[in-house]
Amino acid sequence: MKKIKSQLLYAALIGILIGAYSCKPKNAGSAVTSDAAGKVYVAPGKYDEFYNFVSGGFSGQMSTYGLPSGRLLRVIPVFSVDPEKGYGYSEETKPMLNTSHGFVPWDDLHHPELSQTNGEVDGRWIFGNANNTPRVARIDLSTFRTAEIIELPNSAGNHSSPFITENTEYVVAGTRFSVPPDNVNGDVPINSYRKNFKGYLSFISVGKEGQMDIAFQIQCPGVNFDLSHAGKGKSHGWFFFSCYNTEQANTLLEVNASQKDKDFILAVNWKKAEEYLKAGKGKKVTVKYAHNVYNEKTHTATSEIRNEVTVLDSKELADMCYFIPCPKSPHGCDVDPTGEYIVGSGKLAALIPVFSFDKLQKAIANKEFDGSFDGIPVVKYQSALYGEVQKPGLGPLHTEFDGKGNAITSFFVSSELVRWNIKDLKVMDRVPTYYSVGHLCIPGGDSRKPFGKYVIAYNKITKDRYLPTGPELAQSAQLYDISGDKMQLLLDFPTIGEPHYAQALPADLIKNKSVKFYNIDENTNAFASKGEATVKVIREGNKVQVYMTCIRSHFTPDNIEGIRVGDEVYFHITNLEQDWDIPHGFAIKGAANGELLIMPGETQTLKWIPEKPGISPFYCTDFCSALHQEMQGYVRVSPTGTNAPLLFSTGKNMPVTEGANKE
Ligand code: RUQ
Ligand code: CUA
Repeated sequence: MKKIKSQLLYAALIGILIGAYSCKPKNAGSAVTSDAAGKVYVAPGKYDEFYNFVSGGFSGQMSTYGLPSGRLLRVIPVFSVDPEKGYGYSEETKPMLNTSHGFVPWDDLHHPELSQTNGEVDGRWIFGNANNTPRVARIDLSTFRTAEIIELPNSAGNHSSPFITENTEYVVAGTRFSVPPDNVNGDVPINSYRKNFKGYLSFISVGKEGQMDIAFQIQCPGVNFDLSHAGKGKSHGWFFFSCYNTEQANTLLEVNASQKDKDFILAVNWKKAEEYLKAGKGKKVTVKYAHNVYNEKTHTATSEIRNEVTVLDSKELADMCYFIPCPKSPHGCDVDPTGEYIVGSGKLAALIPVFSFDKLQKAIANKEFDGSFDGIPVVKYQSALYGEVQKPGLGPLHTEFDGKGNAITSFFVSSELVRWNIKDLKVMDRVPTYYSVGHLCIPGGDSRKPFGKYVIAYNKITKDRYLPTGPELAQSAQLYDISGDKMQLLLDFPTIGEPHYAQALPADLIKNKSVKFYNIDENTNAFASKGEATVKVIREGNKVQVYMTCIRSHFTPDNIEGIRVGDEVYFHITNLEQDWDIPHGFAIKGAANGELLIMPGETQTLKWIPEKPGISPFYCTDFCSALHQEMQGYVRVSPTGTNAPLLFSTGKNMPVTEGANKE
C-alpha cells in the first residue's frame, strides 16, 4: 500500500513538473536578435558551410541539410522504402531491406553517427540505427546512398546505437528492450523478466572499406539500454551505456521503472572484451540475421542470412563491465572531447552528474564497489563522480561539446539549452527552445574535435511556430550561434520526420569527393545494356526480360508488343548518360510498386505484372531535358494464352526481331 502511494505521489510529481514546465517559454516572438537573418543568409548559388545529417525518426530515413541556411539538400532512404528514389521498389534495392523476418519496408531511425579517424569526423560514412527491427546501416558519403545494413540478433529496440569508437573500429549497438536470447525458447511468461530476459550489446567491426561484421556481443542483465558513447583519448578502449529500468519491471514502466533513485551507466572495457575473445572465452551461438550490401559496380544489393554470433558473458568474465550509479533513468550518455568526463542525463533528474574516467579507473583498481548487480560490480557513485551541475534545468536529455571546454545540454521538460563549463560545472548561459527539445548537435560535437560555432536543437513540438497543417505540425530544428557569450537563436527550419540525433561537419570534408555519375564501362549489372544496339526483349516462360536503355530523351526500345496478361515483366533499364545530375525515371501505368530513378551509368530493374489486355504507356518521371515530356513509350498487352510474338523497336514502325512480325 505504501509502495503504491509513493508511486502515485511520484507520478503526480512528474505530472506537475511536466505541466509546469511544458508551457510556453516567454518571449517566443522576440527571441531573435536583429542580425540573425544575415547570419543564416546563404546567397543564391553559394554553398552552405556545413552539412547537417538529421535522423528522420519514424520516417526511417536520414535527411541532409545545409547550415547555416537550413536548406534541405537530400533525403537519404535507409530503413524505409522510398518511392521517390525507387529504394525498396527496384529489384536491385529490395535486398537492402531484407531481414530475418523477410522484407521489412519501414523502421525508425534515431541516431546518425559519422565515421571518425583519430577521434575526428572524417566524412567517409555515416551510420544509422533501426530501432524496431534492430539493424545498423552504413551510408556512403560519396554517393549519399545506403551501402550496407546489418541486422542484430538477440536484440529489440536497438536504441543505444550506432555510436562509434575513435578510429571507427566498432559501431556499437545496445538493445533497448531486453528479451530472451534468440537461441532459447522465448515462449515464457512476461513476468519472468528477471529470470529470462537479457540485454545484449553488439560490437560491430568496421573494415577498411566500411564492411560491417558483428565481432562479438556481450550478454548483460535484463535492463533497458538507452544511449551510449565511446571513450576517446585516454578512455579509448571503453564504452559507456546509459541504462534504465534497473528495477527490471515488465509493465507500466513509467511508474515501475522510476522507482529507484539511481539507475546505471554501464562502463564496458572493450579492449578487455577483445582479449577474452582472443582467448576463446566467447560462446558461439546459433542465431539468424541478415547482412545486406549494395554493390556500386553491379548496382545491386545482395542479402545473406548469417547464422552465428559470438557472445561474451558479462557475469562470468571479470574486469569487462562495471556499473556506475546514475540518477533517475539516464538517457543521454556523452563523453567530452578529452575523454575524461562522462555526462549522464537523468530524464527525471534536476542535476547533471559528471563522472571522471580517472576516478573510475582508480575506483576499479581499489575495488570501491557497492556490491554488484547481476554479477557486475557497482562502482560507488561518489568514487566515480567528478561533480554535479546543480540546478541546470529539468529533464536533461543530451549533451554536446563546443571544443572550448564547455558542454551544452538539452532539457526536454524545461524546453531549453543550457551551456555549462565542464571544469567548474557552473551554468553559464541558457536559451529557450520552441518546444521540448530532444537531441542537440554541434558540428563534431561528440568527437575529439568539435567545430563549435553553432548548436542545433531538434524539437518535438512546434505548436504555433509554423502555419497550421492539421492535427500534426512540422517537427523542427533551431539553429543557435554559440560563438559569443550568449547563445543566440538564428533560425527555425522544419525537418523530415522526427529529428532525434544529428551530426554536422564542415562541407569541405565531403563536397569534393561526391560521385557525379557511375562509369558505364564499370557497370557489371547482369542485365545492363551498354548501348542501344544491345537492347533486347527475351521471354523465359512467363518471365519477360526487357533490356532497355535511356538517354536524353528516349527509351530504347520504346514500343514493345507480345507481353501477355500475367507475365512477370522485368524492365532492366540502363541510364547511358555520363553526366552529373542526369538521372532518368521510369514508371509504367498500373505498376503495383514505385518508380525507378536511375542514376547516370546505372542499371535498375522494375518488376511489373500486367493485369489486363491493352496498351500501357511508360515514361520518364524526372524532368531531364527540354524533351523530357517526349521521353515515353508503349507496351502492348495481349490476353493470356495468345501467341502474340515478342516485338520491340525504337524509331521505326517495323519491329525488328527474330520471331518476325506477320501483319
Ligand atoms: S533519443 S530525443 Cu533516440 Cu533522445 Cu531521440
Ligand atoms: Cu528522362 Cu525525363
